Amino acid sequence: MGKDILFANRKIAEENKNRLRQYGVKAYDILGSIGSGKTTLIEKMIDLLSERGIKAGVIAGDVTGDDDYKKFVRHEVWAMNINTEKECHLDARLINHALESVDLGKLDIIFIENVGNLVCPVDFPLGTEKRVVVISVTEGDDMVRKHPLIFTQTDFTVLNKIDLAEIIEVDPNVILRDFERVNPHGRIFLTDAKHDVGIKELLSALIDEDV
Ligand SMILES: Nc1nc2c(ncn2[C@@H]2O[C@H](COP(=O)(O)OP(=O)(O)O)[C@@H](O)[C@H]2O)c(=O)[nH]1
Ligand SMILES: [Mg+2]
Repeated sequence: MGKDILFANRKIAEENKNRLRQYGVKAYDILGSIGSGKTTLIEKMIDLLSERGIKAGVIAGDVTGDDDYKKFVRHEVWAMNINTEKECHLDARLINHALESVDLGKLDIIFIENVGNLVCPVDFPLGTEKRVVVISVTEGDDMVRKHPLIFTQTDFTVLNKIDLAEIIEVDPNVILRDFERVNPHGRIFLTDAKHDVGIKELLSALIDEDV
């Protein structure tokens, strides 16, 4: 990866962070594999925030299509779709443009769903307050061993779909042990996004406020 590209990205990410702070908006970059549950988790968190009168918006990043965007819009929040075409990650410039097209004064929180994979997005910070990586038990018990880097460069990890662990015979403890080895001081949340398990704990940690 060209050092210049990474440097330029970091510079714009810094601009994004400053702009968001200026408006008191907290943004969260949600990374993770395809199908791990990023969209579902964000949908649940938006609803919890709406109940508390906190205004959330979403930027949906996908290689192509607007499936996730359409789901977010149904929650009656500000949403924007970004298709990266050939790129396997969002970058700070794309977010910079997105932030120009929204009235930040009307938002408290922005979730950014990154393109689904555990490799590319990690090198491209977007200027968010925190980064969260989402994996699920249905991807097997070796996710952390196969992609250790991403678990050290994100603030929180989510192990989702714990409701399916027994059915597919994956022991979450194996994943927890690997995580502890890779990131001894990191925080990991066990969730079942489909049935609202663990979402409040995750959201409270993210926004640093009890939900
Ligand atoms: N059983 C179960 N299904 C889930 C859970 N979270 C998400 N799903 C389902 O998994 C599929 C992919 O989820 P989605 O949120 O679109 O994943 P994304 O690709 O990471 O955004 C959808 O059919 C969800 O309903 C969960 O915790 N448990
Ligand atoms: Mg999604």
